[in-house]
Amino acid sequence: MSNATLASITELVRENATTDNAEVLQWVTEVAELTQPDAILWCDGSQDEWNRITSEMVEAGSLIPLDKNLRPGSFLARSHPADVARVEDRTFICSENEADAGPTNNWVAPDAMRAELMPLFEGSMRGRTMYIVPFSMGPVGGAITQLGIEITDSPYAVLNMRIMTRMGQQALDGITPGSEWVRTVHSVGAPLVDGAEDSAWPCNDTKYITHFPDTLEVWSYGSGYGGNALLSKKCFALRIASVMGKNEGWLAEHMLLLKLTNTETGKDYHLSAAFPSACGKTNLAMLQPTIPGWKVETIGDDIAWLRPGKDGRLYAINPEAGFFGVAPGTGESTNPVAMETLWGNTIFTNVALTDNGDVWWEGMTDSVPDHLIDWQGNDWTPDSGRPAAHPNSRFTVPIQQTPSLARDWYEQDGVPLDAILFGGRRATNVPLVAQSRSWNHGVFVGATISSEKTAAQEGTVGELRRDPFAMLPFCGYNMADYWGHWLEMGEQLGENAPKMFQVNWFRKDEDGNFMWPGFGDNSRVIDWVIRRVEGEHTGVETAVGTIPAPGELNLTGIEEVEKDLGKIFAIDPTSWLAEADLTEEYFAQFGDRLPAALTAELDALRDRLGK
Ligand code: GTP
Ligand code: SPV
Ligand code: MN
Repeated sequence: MSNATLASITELVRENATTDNAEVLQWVTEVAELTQPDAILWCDGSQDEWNRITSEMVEAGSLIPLDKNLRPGSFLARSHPADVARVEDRTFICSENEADAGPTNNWVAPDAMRAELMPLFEGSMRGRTMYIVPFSMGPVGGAITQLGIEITDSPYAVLNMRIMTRMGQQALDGITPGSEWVRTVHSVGAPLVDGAEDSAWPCNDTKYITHFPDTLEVWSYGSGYGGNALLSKKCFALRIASVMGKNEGWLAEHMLLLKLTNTETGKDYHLSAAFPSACGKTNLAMLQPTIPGWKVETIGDDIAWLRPGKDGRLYAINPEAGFFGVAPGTGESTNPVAMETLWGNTIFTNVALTDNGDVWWEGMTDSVPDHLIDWQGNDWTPDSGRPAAHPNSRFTVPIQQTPSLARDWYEQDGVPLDAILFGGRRATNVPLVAQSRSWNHGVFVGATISSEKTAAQEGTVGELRRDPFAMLPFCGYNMADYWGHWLEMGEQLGENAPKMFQVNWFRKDEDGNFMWPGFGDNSRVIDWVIRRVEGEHTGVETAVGTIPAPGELNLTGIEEVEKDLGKIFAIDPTSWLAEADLTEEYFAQFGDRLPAALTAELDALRDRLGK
């Protein structure tokens, strides 16, 4: 680039800059010099800004406004058909040492990755606007909160970031010289040169989702979808934050967060749960109990940051400000709270469009519309033989629209945790609920979770894979060190540690039907969990943990489930011993980084299974 162009880029950056923090200005200037945008916009997160960006996108054909009466303030976006989910095989952890990324992550050395990326980012924003998006993860100034900036050339990402984070000037003002903050850069990789026409969903066949934990940076190229583009979410709040947490004594987790109030005693409790992608976090976060005695309120549906508080208990926040939820399967009967939340101000991605300008997806209503425009923009009828909405289609909606939102979401320093659940999608073997024998046993259970794959990740749906702590795609460092960190946190918390449980809503009978009704009826399991925390229920010890004693699980109103309870809770020693062998193999890949406590837990499990 000529000196004159460089000088004008510096001017472009400073012209409308809304900060005088030299570190921020220098970083933005460097990225602008590299990517060469036509214009730079410092985002303030205002309604005006939202209105301007949505109007521009509607005009450009990349957003479809929905009917103002049916779905006010809402839009539909259709992605490129090859850009519909996270791309785990293109996700990299670029730590200095390969061993620090561990065997479950793709690793490239930071310098080598920079050398690969820089030619791609060079000029990648030509013809486009570069948006500077400052955001806070958690309430600004809170004990667990962290700040970041995303530079992006995707207006779709900007709109989503405004919903998903506390975005704007307050966050930027919090980024003071010398303070710790996370730098994230995103380009769809589709420069507009020589008068080229833009497409409705620009992206590139080449994709890189890269993390530099040593310098707290994320560089994402080629995708506009979800966790690939909203860099606050999986990239920062899980992959980078997990490393920050390891270094600083806290935990960044793929967990929902709930508040429960016993309506008789008035006492409240907080619970978090780690389930893999599309395994029911949003559903449980918006639980509507089917049994009396409990009020359930939502705090978070995807990510929780946990940190020991001054009183020695483990405190949690939801660092996000919105939901990026799975649309298919969300309906009045499965998640009425989500349906109410989605009344307006929502961005829908890859769902179907109805003839009257509203949205539809599989499972939204019992009756299927006669005609739709499917997620790819084609005519669709019930006999088209393909889904109208993509299985990983999503809604982005402000958390404050949730009727069940707990005021604890605003809690500056988080809420104390009473219980932690680990779960997955398991057609066989895993009982509905089992309490872990100790913190270390709970860490073993979390570390050995397997789950059937869903549409949230590329690959074969239904295939069983290990997904420890639901963090397989999201842990920014060596998974064995991560387990070690969990073990250390338990030592530190001691008596104050939350109790741990394994749950499985997805066990099937011989005909392939779910045996447990799930959804609102999961309140029956939560009821048992809290009564265990309170020591009200004795439970029955089994080889894999404590399960409800006969009569302890409240089945009033669903008595028909009683006949299946034996199968729902069956623990078959032969299958469990076979799983223990697989666990041994799985653990072996971590070599001497595997904490001895986990080997001890595996041995103890085999003993209890009667080996
Ligand atoms: P991510 O946003 O990808 O992290 O996923 P999530 O864990 O928030 O997933 P979500 O709550 O959106 O659940 C996705 C799917 O799980 C939907 O198809 C639901 O219908 C289904 N699901 C949720 N809870 C239950 C349950 O209790 N039983 C059964 N059978 N299915 C459930
Ligand atoms: C997940 O896959 O766990 C999600 C969706 O929550 S995404 O933000 O795309 O990662
Ligand atoms: Mn998730």
